[in-house]
Amino acid sequence: MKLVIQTLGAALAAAAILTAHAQTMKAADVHPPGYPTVVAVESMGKKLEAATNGRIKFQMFPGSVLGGEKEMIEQTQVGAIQILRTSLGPVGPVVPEVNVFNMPFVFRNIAHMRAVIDGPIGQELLDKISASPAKMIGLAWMDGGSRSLYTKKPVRKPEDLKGQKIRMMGNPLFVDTMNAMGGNGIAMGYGEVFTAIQTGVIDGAENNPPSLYTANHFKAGAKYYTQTNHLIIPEILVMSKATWDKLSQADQALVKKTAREAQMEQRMLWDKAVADYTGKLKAEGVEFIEFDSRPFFNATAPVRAKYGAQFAELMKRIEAVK
Ligand code: GTR
Repeated sequence: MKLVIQTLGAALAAAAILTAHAQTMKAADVHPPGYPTVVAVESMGKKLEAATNGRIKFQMFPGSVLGGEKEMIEQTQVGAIQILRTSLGPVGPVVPEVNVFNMPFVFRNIAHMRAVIDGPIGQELLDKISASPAKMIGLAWMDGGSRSLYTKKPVRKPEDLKGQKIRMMGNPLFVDTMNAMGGNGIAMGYGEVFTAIQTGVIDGAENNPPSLYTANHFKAGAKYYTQTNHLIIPEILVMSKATWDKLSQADQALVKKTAREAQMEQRMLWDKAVADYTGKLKAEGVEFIEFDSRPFFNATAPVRAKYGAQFAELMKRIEAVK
């Protein structure tokens, strides 16, 4: 009997310790359930829960329920969100070093971007985020494909973009990019784009096919998708530094490992999503317009010169990656 009580007592004490250290990690994304980034981060969460026997609990908040990316970055910085998947675009104003990946035509194509983020330069940028005063830890990269223009009036040649008001993500670099391309760049949150297109506040926006489809922007009237591929912006998974600092070294290693696995899982899901959503958009009557981007490449040279001056060495190394 005494032994039973002692054992029970020990079990209760152990449970108390576990509860004291149990931690719920809130993860957030602007994309809806089923989107590649959401699925990959959920599967990371399952692995974290399993590997820690539930000591780490994981909760996903998809579909912008915790706000737009700018707001979610702020919440991650103060520790209200533990894991955030965001585009690197709105991280630029907070960690200027990442803007090297945010520049127009900095990557030759998606394969080039992947080789860079998977290699030493990718790791260096994650480390720069972690070492910056932004209070976020760079965990892993995700694939955002390439961004092209979608508009209510078709853009078949560069001149067609003249004067069109195009929504860009919140980072002056992108507004400059669109202005250099001949359009009129307007910074706006993702969640406001649908109504802005519908009401004519803007004439279009730019994004990848999965976003164009799942955010329904084509239903607001943007039925022409012009293949400019002017921005190839990797996405990122970050953890709040407040959360990170409380983890044991073993848990930190586990988080990094599962995040890297999520990077690879998301990529497989991504390629399929691009193909699937391209088909769906075409079935909905969206016209895909072939486009020779060289004029836009040339027109954006001053943007690369302005923002890239501080990254001259790094840009040479990026270019050299095969
Ligand atoms: C998507 C990206 C989101 C968000 C959105 C936007 O492609 O996955 O993280 O940045 O674009 O344009 O705001």
